[in-house]
Amino acid sequence: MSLQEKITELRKVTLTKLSEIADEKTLNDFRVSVLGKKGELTDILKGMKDLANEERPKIGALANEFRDELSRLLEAKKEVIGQAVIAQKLANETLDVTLPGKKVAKGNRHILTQTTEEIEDIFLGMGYKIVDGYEVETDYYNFERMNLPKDHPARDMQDTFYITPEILLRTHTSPVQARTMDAHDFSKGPLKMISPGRVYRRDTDDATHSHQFHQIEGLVIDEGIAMSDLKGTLDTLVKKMFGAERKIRLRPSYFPFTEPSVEVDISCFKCGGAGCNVCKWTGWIEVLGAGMVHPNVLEMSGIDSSKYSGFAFGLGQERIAMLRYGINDIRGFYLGDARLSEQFIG
Ligand code: 2NM
Repeated sequence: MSLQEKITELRKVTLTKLSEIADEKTLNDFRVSVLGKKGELTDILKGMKDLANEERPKIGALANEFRDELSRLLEAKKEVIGQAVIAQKLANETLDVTLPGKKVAKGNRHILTQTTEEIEDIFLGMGYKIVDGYEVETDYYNFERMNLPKDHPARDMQDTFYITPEILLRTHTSPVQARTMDAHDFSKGPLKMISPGRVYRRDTDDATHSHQFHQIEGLVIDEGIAMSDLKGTLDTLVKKMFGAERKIRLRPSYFPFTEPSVEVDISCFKCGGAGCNVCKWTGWIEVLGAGMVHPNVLEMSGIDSSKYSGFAFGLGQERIAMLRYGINDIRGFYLGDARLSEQFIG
């Protein structure tokens, strides 16, 4: 076969092969295999040395023509493959930004936590500090310091879980107040605090009682604190929690740690006072206990009761939440059933 025939044959084969190539790497390998230093065309042109002088320019021109043609076709093919790659990428990576997003399951605070934090916010707004304490307390701080000496009949109402005769589960958060009073430096200003937390009483659980529940107690001590300060504070609390139209009503009561002591009612938030099932047709709902801190309680913390006075109050988050949301069984709070929290998103 003459060189001319070999080149013509190579051209034919090459163009056929080229039409079948569909990716860049194969295309590149193919170019090297034909036009490279060790490629087929180079190989054929090695035969030039055996040609007659007048033949050489003809074959050279033919080879150049083929090289130019193939180079152009390779470039064109490279462009086609590049476009195809981009088209494929666009097709694969198309993103519909109008599709709805995936829903992420969100956690939710327990309704008692929400109630507690809502009340905390109200008191933080009035300049109170929030103080935490022990759930396992001493008889001394839980009872003695609250003016409830051993054998005091009022201990019965709160009889509790004893760990030893002197160590027990707290029946109220009052020991937190006592410990804070002990530590407070009154030369630096008044004491304004609340103590939220879990408390324990020896009780038989039913729809409205639980042997463990949650309480927030509040305490303000300064010179010249009077019953009017207590009324104004609780009025503010009640209006923020139950609505600006609510009124409060104080009834005389008894607590060993306050004198005088009161029960605090709010005007019914369902019927506005006309009478309904929520207020048991009285127009009023009991929500708090309160009073002026007993001088004995102040003195036991080393506070001069002739100079300082204070008010204190206590409320139960369970009761507040049950009233506000119409929850009729206290035991539901403690079951850990997510369906409870799903009803109170916040
Ligand atoms: C209540 C009702 C009335 C109270 C008293 C004190 C302290 F420590 F100052 F003596 N803390 N909390 C108190 C007063 C609690 O709960 C129904």
